[in-house]
Amino acid sequence: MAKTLFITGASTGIGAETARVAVDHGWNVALFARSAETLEEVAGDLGRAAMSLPGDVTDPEALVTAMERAAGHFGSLDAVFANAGTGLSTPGTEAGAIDEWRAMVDVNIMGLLYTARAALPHLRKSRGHLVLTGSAAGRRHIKGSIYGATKWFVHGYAGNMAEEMRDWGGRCTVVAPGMVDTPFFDDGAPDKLQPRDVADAVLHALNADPRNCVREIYLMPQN
Ligand code: NJP
Repeated sequence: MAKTLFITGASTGIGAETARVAVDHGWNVALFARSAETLEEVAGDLGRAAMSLPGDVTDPEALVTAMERAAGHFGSLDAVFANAGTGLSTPGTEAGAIDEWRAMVDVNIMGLLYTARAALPHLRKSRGHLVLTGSAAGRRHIKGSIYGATKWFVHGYAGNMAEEMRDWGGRCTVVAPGMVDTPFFDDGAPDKLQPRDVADAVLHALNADPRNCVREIYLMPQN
């Protein structure tokens, strides 16, 4: 039976591309993001291997319901990719609106925790895999104090989760890309990763021999 991967932030960028690559590798995919129409288009292109489940990662119950629907539809949930994330229009601590900081923390930190919380009962059953989108900004210091700090959180969490999940045969991976060519952010740099590069990294971790856990992938463009 094909395995099933649940992806948050699946309407565009890294999430949508990971869905395409996962289907190429024989996975079923359940796609979660707020933009229902775009999500439906991504799923529609992937046929019966995909289902779209519109929702917001800041709503813990929406994640529980969506994962139950995905597991019911495909038979199991074998991996969850907590990838939804957002940035700030004005980086740094001195500038910017507090409401925008709060919204970003809600998505990048609380949304990731809600995703993991909803995922764990399914992953325990399947001895499955939790993959998190971190960032190069969670591995080194950048001039983006608050966004970068949310990604340091993801990296700290991932390491601890890898230890916790190991007790019952589960795996946890954090993927840390540098700049990626998606709608997320344009710094004008010519040397960017493509979403496909990150998607390939996710599938590398998922397809690794179950005796091993790829705990972290730190991926930078090479130019
Ligand atoms: O960007 P984008 P990426 N509830 O904007 C979704 C990290 N990263 O693929 O809800 C549910 O194409 C949003 O969908 P929608 C970054 O921090 C990036 O580059 O429909 N979903 C969309 O599908 C993030 O964690 C770079 O608006 C929500 C997706 O999130 C991840 O990569 C570098 C949501 C964002 O897709 C994917 O970003 C790096 C919510 N409340 C790390 N809010 C980079 N691009 O340079 C947003 O190191 N989404």
